[in-house]
Amino acid sequence: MVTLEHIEQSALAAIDEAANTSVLRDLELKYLGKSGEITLLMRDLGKLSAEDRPAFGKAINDARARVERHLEARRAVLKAGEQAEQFASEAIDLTLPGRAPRWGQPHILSQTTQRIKQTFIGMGFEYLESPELEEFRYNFDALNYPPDHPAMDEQDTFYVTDTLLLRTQCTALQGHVFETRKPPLRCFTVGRTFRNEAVDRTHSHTFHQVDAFMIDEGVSMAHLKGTLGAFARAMFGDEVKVRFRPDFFPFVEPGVDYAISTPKLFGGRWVELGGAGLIHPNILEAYGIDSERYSGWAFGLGVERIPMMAYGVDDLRYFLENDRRFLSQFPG
Ligand code: FA5
Repeated sequence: MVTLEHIEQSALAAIDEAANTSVLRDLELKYLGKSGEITLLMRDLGKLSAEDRPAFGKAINDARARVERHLEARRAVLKAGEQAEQFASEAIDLTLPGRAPRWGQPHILSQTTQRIKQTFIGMGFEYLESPELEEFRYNFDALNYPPDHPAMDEQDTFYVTDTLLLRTQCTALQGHVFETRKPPLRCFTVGRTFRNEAVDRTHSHTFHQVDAFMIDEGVSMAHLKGTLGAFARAMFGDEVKVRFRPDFFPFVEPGVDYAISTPKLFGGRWVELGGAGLIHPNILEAYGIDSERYSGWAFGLGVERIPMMAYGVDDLRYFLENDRRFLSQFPG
């Protein structure tokens, strides 16, 4: 009995002193395992007399139960401490500022295109697409160019084959429509255009144009000026003024250049946006449209010019460089 008590006392004391759960596991084996000190005492039972056996057997079982309970209690305490330590070492600092996600945004030219579309659709115009890889005949022949016009020169136009080229103007839309549709017509397109040109602050080999036209009975320069005025006010605000000056394009008669001025921009200086005019009667007749009955206007202008003027961008190369420092100034 003394031995049992002694073993139990030393087991309880060792459990109290155990520094961690792995020491506890060793102690469990040492006292309660298959060859543990308390387990081995059971073997001595055989040596005892039949009367003493039950009492000693019970004493061993009781001692074993106490040691087990003590082990469990100590294990619970040590485990809580070890977990707390582990959590502390793996802790995430929730007070650190997060990394803000970068939201994409439409390119400033896409934003401008969107506004142009909304404006013309709002005035009852139909949006149409026209190919960037264009046939010579739509880009030039259909637009009343004389056979020797300098614009057709390879120095100005990117040719892909003798008959295919990268369109140099969105006015090429006209022939596609006139072949298949009859007046009254109110159509527009916005898209990329290409010219074999030296790149500088206001010219690029690749740029964008919006082109629109309207054909109906009694259409005059007044309709043209009214429409371009409404368009300019939608883009630049109510103070904007529109100026027409005579200009020449083979596909209009009379032809004008179209400039705008507003006190907010460039000190009210006139800035040219594009060309316009009444569609040449030769073109109407070539497509079987009676030029005595119908007349129409057309205009085309550079899309880049709009944000350049509206935001004071002095070099259109910024639009193509995809530098986030530039583009993020136009969050849309
Ligand atoms: C034309 O392209 C005619 N198709 C416009 C037109 C349509 C006139 C319908 C009459 C009737 P122009 O070559 O001037 O015209 O170009 C029109 C506008 O496109 C210019 O005013 C300018 O804003 C822009 N543009 C022309 N070339 C470039 C270029 N290389 N880089 C950037 N913008 C350009």
